Amino acid sequence: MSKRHFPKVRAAHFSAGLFVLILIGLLATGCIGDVDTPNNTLAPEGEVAEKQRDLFMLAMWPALVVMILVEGGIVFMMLRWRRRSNDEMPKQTHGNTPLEIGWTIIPTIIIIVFVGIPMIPVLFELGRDPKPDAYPVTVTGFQWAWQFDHPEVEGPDGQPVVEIGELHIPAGREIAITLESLDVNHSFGVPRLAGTRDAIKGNTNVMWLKADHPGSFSGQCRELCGIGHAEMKLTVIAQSEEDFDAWSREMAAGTKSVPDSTSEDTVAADSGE
Ligand SMILES: [Cu+2]
Repeated sequence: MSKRHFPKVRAAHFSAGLFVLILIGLLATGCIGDVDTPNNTLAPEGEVAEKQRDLFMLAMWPALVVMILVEGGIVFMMLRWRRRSNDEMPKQTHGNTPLEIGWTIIPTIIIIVFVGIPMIPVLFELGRDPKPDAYPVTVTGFQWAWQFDHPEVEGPDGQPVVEIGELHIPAGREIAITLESLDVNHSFGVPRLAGTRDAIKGNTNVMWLKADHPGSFSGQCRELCGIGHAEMKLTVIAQSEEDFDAWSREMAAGTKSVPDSTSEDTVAADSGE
């Protein structure tokens, strides 16, 4: 290798490269996996979120391997066979049909067998209708809050118990969610329990989710739905069976007040509490 004539240019390239590497490193800290933060999809607490995380990993790791091989190959070849100042023009070749067919078909088969096929049953399982014995909740999005109706828990007025912004569910049991909207499109999602599904006016969507353990899980409308979109938060409170039964009984008796004024008329506090 001959000595290069442009040490300043090289130093500049080196600094730029180093800067990009450091930047990538810093940005990548945002991708740190299993951290206990409220909206971390990589730290699932329920079956649906777990399967979605696994699907993501199943797609990501092979993609990462392919990226390293392809980009690494490109960089290696660029450096190894770059033109040097006194080189002759190399022999020009174009195409190699067997090689090109080979490196198209073999990776396709690898991806189909190891990524595509294993994904299919998971996608069907995630997209299936909720089971008939799941605990039903009707979720209604409106500008700018979430309303949760519990058809299985009747309030003192004979109507389903309603919550706003907060959803109590039994942990360990499948929840059947029916999604509706009163106005524009919203999107319901609780990252640590399940990915999003749209709440669309005039259309009913269904989804299922499950919390593995009791706990409190935050969510947020995931579709820009107007000026108050950022306020459209929600909390799912998963309770043990006993706690959930106790909560249901209190709601049914009207002895438990709902932490929101909008639902006061549905859960009348006629017990004098
Ligand atoms: Cu919204």
